Amino acid sequence: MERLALLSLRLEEDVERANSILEQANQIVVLTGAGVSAESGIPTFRGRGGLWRSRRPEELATPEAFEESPELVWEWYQWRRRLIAECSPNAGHQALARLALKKDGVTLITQNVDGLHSRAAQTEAKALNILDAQAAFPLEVHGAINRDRCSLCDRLTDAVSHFQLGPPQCNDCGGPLRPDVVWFGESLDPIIIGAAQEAALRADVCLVVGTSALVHPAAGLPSMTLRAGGLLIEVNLEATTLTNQAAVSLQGRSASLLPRVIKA
Ligand code: BJW
Ligand code: ZN
Repeated sequence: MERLALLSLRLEEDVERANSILEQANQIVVLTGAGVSAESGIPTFRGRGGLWRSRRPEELATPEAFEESPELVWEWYQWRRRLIAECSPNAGHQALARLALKKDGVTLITQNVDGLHSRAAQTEAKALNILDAQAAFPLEVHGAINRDRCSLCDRLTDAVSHFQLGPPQCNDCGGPLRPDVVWFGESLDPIIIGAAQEAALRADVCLVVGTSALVHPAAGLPSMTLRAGGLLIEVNLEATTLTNQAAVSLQGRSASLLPRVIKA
């Protein structure tokens, strides 16, 4: 009992420290991963429930898997699209959106393709009577699940929701459409990852939320802030390779911790 009380006091102190570091910072970069959406009901990639029909994401999120079995890969993405459509942003997305809307110099970067940060940006801007939600739209370094892209001509379209005769095709060139996301072995959009790297380099603080920090180049962003003399704050259920380098490491669920770390 005494140990529990001590742990919760320690967490409270860490939350206060994180809060004061963020308050004093001029430039903040926030990097989020699948964990930030876990409490919205979207499974993470590498944790429990991260498998889909006993396949690892590394087997499905590749151009080779798509070439070999477009039906299978599309089935996975259609399943995820349906799941995401039923989910809503949680208190963690909302707290981050408020931070970006109310404080200057905040850059949100997400590895997630679920669009929940943007949805939170819109609802929070409305609630705060802010006309332009732009400041809280994240740099989506791994793309967006709700867009399709032609594998041949790169034409972008809104997601196709119904398939009739096999995987969808491009209206312009007939090439196979795919979700507009970044798979293993593919390059990230140089403008988007470039903007993320610039923000990480100029940040006083990098707040890293709900990512295993294993997938590069996004996983390298916190180290860029550290090497440039900034601080790291981590929010995660578990310890990661970044935990030892963090000025404050908060172990717990982001939907309950972020609203406390980011006070009004
Ligand atoms: C909670 C929580 C709660 C749970 N609250 N927390 C340098 C070194 C080594 C390898 C490479 C390198 N550079 C490039 C590579 C190769 C590769 C790579 O990084 N491989 C590693 C796995 C070793 N990278 C690439 O191929 C990238 N391309 C590239 O670099 O191009 C140039 C190049 C090509 C070839 C060779 C070299 C260079 C592209 C990477 C694309 C990743 N794509 C995916 C799929 C996107 C589409 C889709 O969603 O379907 O992106 S993979 C998947 O992993 C997805 C995620 O965005 C990404 C990161 O996962 P994330 O978010 O960290 O999730 P999890 O599940 O891993 O972790 C969740 C965390 O949350 C856990 O820590 C939990 O504890 C926590 N959590 N609940 C708080 N409630
Ligand atoms: Zn095309």
